[in-house]
Amino acid sequence: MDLAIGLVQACWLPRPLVLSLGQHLAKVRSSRQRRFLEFFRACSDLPPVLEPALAQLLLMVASLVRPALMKPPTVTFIGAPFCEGQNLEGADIGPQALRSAGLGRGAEKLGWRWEDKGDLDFSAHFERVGLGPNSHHHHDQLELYKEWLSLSCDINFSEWSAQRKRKESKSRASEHSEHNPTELHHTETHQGVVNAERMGSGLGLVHGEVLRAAEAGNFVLTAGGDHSIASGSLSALCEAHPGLGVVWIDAHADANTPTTSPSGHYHGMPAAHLMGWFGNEADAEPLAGFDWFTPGCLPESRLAYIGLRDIDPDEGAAITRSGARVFTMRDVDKYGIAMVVEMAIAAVSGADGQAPLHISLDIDAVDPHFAPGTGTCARGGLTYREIHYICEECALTNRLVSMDLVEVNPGLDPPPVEGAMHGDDDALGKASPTVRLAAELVLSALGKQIIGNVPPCEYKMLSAVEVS
Ligand SMILES: [Mn+2]
Repeated sequence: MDLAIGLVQACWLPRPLVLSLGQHLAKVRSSRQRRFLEFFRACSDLPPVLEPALAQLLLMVASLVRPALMKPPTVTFIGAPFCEGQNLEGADIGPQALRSAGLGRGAEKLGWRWEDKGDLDFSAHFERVGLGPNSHHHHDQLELYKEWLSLSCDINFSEWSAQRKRKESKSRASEHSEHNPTELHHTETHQGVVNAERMGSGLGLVHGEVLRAAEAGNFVLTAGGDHSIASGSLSALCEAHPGLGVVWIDAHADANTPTTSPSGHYHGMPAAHLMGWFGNEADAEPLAGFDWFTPGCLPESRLAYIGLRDIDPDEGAAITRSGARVFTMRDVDKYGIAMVVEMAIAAVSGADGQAPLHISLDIDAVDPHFAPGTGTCARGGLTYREIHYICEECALTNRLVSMDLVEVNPGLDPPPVEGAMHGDDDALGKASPTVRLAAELVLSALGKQIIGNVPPCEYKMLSAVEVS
């Protein structure tokens, strides 16, 4: 919207003239210019009055004026170092690991403006709302991680930081030497969900931040943390982009309810919560801490899974009964990745096939051979190229508006391998293998292709066309 109106105002062009420019652009094939044209059509229904030659002149004016009018399309990067949905620490380093790997530089190289919102401060938030601080010191861990990365150690970050803490506590003769730093300690379970109140409150913070970025028309990239953050991000994105379709790439369906979950860990439940499967029992109360959340904000028909292979029995029955599309690893075997992606995207693109899209990428969807740095490895996953292909295809739709990247646990990742390979993106720097893959996958989703990248697009423009 801003672009067309801004253009008209800046050039003092009457609407018919602008329309004619649009008519001329109809001959242009690129998807970016096609959207430009759709926009002009949406602005007015007046007939064209100008010759194509003049329209060409206006196009030149527009190309000169445009850079002064608009900031480039923006990726808002939101670090959500939230690990309370399960019982391992380490995934909270995920967002910082992506930064250190050079993800921002990679996105800028593709033509995006990179807006890093930093890591959400859950510890301060919990103190503010009276839920007590985190037992885990996120900022200390970030500093340690940067040090580990600079040292070229031959052990992973989790072992290294544990050794380091043991040394420190010995020298202080502290009692903490027996504490196992990789286990988080939980104290309370409400309504079948471990730490329900903290989960709800923390995810509400994610919701607010994602909603602001999406409403500004930016591509929203939310990095976890564990997959529980999907409740915060997707509830916001469904609000900002009505009809949003979700491609959920995961080894697990994350579709347990508090009743069916074997562990009570919320990171195995967000899909069920989003689709409105919680509390269907007559006597169920709303989940503590989730008063901001609208259960069922993601209709089943707008969710397609790819890569499933480790599913609890009740959960399997529930997703099979549901309106969600399910492509397990067996479907990838049977149809091949190309057909699976095509079917998945079509399934969540709505009747007109033009719905905005979101990728919810749990790195454990990828085979542990390529992505060992995650808390719940499952054998028989997607290959390096299969996962890239899914992200590339989503980018090629020009409808991808957001992405969650979760469960990257740099603590469990083997140390970085020295030396680049041919074809490596020179924007990316030193990183452990899973972190590196995760950064590459974001770049694929942002339009990086083997030949000829997909240019960034403005999502305010897309939604304005859809509304009209
Ligand atoms: Mn997951």
